Amino acid sequence: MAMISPSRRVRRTPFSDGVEAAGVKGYTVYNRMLLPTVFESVEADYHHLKRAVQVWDVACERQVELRGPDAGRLMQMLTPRDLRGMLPGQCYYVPIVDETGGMLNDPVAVKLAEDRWWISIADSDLLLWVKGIANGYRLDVLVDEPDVSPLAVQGPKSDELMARVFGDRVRDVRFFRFGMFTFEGRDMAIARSGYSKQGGFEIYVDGGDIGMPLWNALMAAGEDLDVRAGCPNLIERIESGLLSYGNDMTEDNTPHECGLGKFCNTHTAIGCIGRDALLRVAKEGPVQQIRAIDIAGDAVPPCDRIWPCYADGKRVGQVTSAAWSPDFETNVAIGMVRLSHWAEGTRLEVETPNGMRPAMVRERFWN
Ligand code: THG
Repeated sequence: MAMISPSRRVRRTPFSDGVEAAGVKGYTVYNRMLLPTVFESVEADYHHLKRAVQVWDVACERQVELRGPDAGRLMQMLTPRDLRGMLPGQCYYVPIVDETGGMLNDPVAVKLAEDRWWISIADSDLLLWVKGIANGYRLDVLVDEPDVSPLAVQGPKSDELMARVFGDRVRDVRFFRFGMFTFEGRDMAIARSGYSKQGGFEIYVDGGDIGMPLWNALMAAGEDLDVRAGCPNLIERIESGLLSYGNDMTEDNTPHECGLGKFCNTHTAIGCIGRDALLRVAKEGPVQQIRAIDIAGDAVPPCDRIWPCYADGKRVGQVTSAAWSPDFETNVAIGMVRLSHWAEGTRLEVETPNGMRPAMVRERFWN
């Protein structure tokens, strides 16, 4: 594919200089910001991620900051996940829904204090929705996008690398919790989280000016660990069942269709704007749901449009993400499948650009 023409509309990140020096070969645009997609090759990056440690420029996971007495109330209006038990220092994966129960985003909510939250967003203009709600309900809260850029450290050697830069205390951070750490006199929240299942951390870099110093420090500290620049890896994230907003789900899907029912407490999430709509749909249950699917044959091309799925010649779903998995020696995919055909082991046919392929619904690829 041709290059992305640089312009002010496509924002660089505090780490872009490092990403370019590392020889980035592909970019996508996410929240109007550059997101690297490949360094050596998607397959080489995948093997390295599973073996060593990578530093990822995920600054495009922008923060929507809520600050003020109504911050907690506003946060609960946005999601059907019950936030009453959430403490400062915790992160929650939260579906965000509109008044119809449709998915607007699937961010990580970071509770900094009772009156201060970050919503670490996927690729949709959530800031506009949140500002609209805050103003429409006349809430006592400030909503903006701060100069905070996540830098992820992912892979089996993440703990070792992070301990060298931030001290051994970072090893004690639990999954989906964060602690405050210092780098060159600057405070930053560090969570054990990230868009892979290889383990790792996300550093919420507060202030773009400290971005390259931190990037360089991580690269220098991890030389003997074979640390490299990396990025969310298409193959690994499909194997791990990590969903991609705009690909695997849109505003036309409910959280239940997306398999995110376990992150919904619709009965007790009082104040959630989509609550009534979700209570109605949750009663019947979804009639289609996201599934792991494997697609037979050799490597499929990039999935940049819906691939229809059939059974007995009838349309029963669609594939929305797919890639050849070297470790599973098949094409791994994520798709939305109708209730009649979503059971594990169900045989399907997928219409790929290279023709019809036999496929099968899987329980999951991971675990
Ligand atoms: N980290 C942060 N912000 C993000 C992402 C991230 N914003 C954009 C995007 N990724 C949002 N989407 C996801 C999708 C999956 C997960 C996190 C954000 C995730 N899911 C785990 C799972 O499904 O197994 C864990 C969920 C849980 O147990 O709570 O991590 O990656 N900061």
